[in-house]
Amino acid sequence: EIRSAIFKVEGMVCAACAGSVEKAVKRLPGIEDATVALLRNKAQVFYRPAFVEDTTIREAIEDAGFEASIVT
Ligand code: 9UX
Repeated sequence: EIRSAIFKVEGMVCAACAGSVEKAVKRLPGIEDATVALLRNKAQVFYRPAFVEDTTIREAIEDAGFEASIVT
């Protein structure tokens, strides 16, 4: 099973910020894909819930230095 989650990400200023969010998420196990929309302050992540939880993804974004909350 693959699920999609959308996160609101606050604090991204430049393209490199978006890149580090994407990289931090993709480092986790169970991530199929992650795309960050810098101008929309959003990240969409496709993940396998058997391997990773949405709260873990949120925490990884936070650990990268940004405020993150789960939208859907
Ligand atoms: Mo986005 Mo930065 O710049 O040090 S990566 S603001």
